[in-house]
Amino acid sequence: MTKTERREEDERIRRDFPLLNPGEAYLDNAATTQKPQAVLDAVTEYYRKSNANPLRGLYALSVEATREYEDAREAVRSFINAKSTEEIIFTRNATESLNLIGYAWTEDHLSAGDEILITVMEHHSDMLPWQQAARRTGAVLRYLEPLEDGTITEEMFRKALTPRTRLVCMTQISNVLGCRNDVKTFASIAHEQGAVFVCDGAQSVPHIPVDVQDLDVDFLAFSGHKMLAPMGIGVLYGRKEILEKMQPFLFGGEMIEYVTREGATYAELPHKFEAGTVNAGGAVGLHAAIDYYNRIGFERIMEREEHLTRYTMERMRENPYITILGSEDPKNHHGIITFKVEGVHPHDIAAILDSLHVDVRAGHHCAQPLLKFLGIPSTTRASFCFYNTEEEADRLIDALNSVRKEMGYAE
Ligand code: C6P
Repeated sequence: MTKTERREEDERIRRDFPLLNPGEAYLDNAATTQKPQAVLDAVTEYYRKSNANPLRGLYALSVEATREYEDAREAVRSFINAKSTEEIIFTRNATESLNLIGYAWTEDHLSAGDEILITVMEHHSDMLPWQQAARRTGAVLRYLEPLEDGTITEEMFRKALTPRTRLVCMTQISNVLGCRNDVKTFASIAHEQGAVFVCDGAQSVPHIPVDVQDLDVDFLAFSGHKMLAPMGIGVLYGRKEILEKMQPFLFGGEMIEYVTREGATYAELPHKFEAGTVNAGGAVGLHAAIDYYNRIGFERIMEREEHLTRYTMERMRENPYITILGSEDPKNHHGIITFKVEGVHPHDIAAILDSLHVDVRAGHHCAQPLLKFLGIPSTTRASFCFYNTEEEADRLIDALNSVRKEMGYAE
């Protein structure tokens, strides 16, 4: 692609995002993305024209709200290629999706001495639910340590499994190192041992095509807000045979079939796991976000994000005081560049960048055990979305090149 073609594509895409403007480089997309007008319009239209409590009313408006909500479920099913909409549960976010498994699956499937295997690179949201589950059930929580660049080989994975491993939970893309785990291979090895495989897709679903049938994972968790949709809508994919046997997570309205004074029977999937009034507006926004992804296509999305990552890493490497964490290969960063600047605290880096209108994240990125393993208390992270541009990358680099001077170093 020529520079002019890339510029034209940048302009076409950026016109769709009202919050983005040339005055500010928003580079905290791993935390949350900005929203295209199509998503904002879809949510507004839903509340202007179709809002009622879905799944309850018999009147036309409630039927329309239900249709929109269920259409969104079908859009999610198709996006991740699940077999059935019964396997798509709407939650608030990836964290809630993981907690749902942490309660509802572990309850009946883990007992004292069983093992849960996770990696040290997990986000706290894919760590604390398993710490809690282990505490409740007496299961043992084991940690697989990657190589320093985040690599986990097949051999390392096989070694970490034991005959007592019942559950494996792993992120597909690390929110700190940006590296991608070979979830397909690991899920198949886990299955050979009879273990259930949970994939944290919070950082992968927005950036690469994820096909749950191809990966053959048992669960996949992700958040709408990291993929152009509103906050407050997330997804848990679960294999139907497993979901059917699980107890509900939350109890209350709409998740029941029949209630007596003594107890209740529960609704069919997926409603068994969606207690209370649902976030229909959020689901409609997620549907519009998925339509937007499908219009641009992952081929362009991945090319753009990889181009930006490569370009930024190459320019960063020209500064001898900057060290990038993770793989040397930009292809294995998926838009995430976490780095250190020698002699400058990450909070100072982020504050200086903020004064130059460059938005990055500083701190432990909700992955404290990973940073401890790497021997670094905190870092700075720039993370790209396909709507970012080379000019924004330049702005980041220019700002970074001024950081040490701002802190009083001679250069
Ligand atoms: N990571 C980040 O800046 P929620 O908060 O539920 O939408 O997503 C949780 C989550 C789970 N797994 C991974 C790999 C994640 O990266 C995140 C969220 C954000 O890195 C916010 S801490």
